[in-house]
Amino acid sequence: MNYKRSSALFAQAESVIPGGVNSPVRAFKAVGGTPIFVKEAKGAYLYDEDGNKLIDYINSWGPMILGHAYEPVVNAVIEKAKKGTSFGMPTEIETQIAELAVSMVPNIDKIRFVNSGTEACMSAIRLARGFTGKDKIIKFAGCYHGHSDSFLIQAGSGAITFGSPNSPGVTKGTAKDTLLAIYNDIESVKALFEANKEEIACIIIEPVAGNMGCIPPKDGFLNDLRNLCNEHNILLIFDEVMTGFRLAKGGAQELFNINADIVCFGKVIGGGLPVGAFAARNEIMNYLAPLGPVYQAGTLSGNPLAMAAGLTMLEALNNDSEVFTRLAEKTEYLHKGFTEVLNNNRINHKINRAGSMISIHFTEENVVDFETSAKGNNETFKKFFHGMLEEGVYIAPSAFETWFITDALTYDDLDFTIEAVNKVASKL
Ligand code: HOZ
Repeated sequence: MNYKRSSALFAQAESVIPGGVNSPVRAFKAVGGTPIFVKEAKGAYLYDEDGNKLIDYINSWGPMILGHAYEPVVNAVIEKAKKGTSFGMPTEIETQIAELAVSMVPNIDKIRFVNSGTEACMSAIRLARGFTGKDKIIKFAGCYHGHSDSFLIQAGSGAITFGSPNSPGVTKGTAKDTLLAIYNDIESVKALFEANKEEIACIIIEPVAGNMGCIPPKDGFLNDLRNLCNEHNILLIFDEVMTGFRLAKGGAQELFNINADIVCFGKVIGGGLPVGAFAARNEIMNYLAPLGPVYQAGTLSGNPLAMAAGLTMLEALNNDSEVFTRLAEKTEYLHKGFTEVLNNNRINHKINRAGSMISIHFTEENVVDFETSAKGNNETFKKFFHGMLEEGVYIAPSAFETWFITDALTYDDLDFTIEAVNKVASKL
């Protein structure tokens, strides 16, 4: 394929935007080459600036669960825009989407809308700290909760006691309040509880991890976390930015039948516009300003265009009783197809899947946490990524990202993708 125009646009972007991109993973640093510039997209397909058509498995990193330029969402945004694009004042549609979200998701009474998943998670831990009166949080290595300071933390030398910044600009003071546990390892959580008695406000987790590839929780793991949190009076936060309104109407809480204390949303809830949200039962949400002492605000929060897109998307999902089953079936179909062709080509691999999230890892070991994910062969992944691109299939330009399946994919698209994997695998 020819990417001349994308390369030229990237060079132009590099002179005025750091690294040529507004979010680092888009720069293709993990796979080499230059990023593809999108001209437009419709349904399951991207059309780039060089005229290439690609089947899209990123889907804007999740929001496009019903495909790109989904007509009801596009129309809702157009109609709303004609009536004004931002007021910084309450509008009725905010209550409408809040009512719908609260009716779809188990165990929440109130929801507050923000502009991104990063904001949602940042606000959720502030609320948890304010509500419990404690400072420390536990996150899991490899889980990503956006780029606010408290989350850009890696395990320090004394991992049992506190973490250390993994980005300059994050202070040691902030890092000392974030503790790192190991995904799917309840003993690592217990050890942190033991060493930090009475100091931990909350645990935040992606109930299915999507930022070290797709990693589902082991049987019983989320339940064990829930029980530990109950025992120690610690809040459990589910970061459902990826899983919310994707794994089921009620997200991972519904799928795994586990109640979280605070739930964070992004991606699907905005229908492709910048929306995040966090939600909990009354007792916790009433701790937020203006009712309570924990401050959180935003001029563009509850923006009418974003709310129109989000409401239309949630309505579409709420009115389609089969959509989550269809998505899971399509993902399972890919899983079976990939397994067959990768095995036929004798490629060492593991495939992880949950609902409509899936990832291929080039490793022999089961991928259950960050360490096992990092053992994947990145040289093989790079070849695989570029091979798939040549075949007309766009996957995330990093082995640490999950693929997101859209309902716009047809079984012909899935067969095409499986055959692409087959052709690429034969050259790996
Ligand atoms: N945070 C995303 C990766 N999990 C990347 C977002 C983007 O580049 O748009």
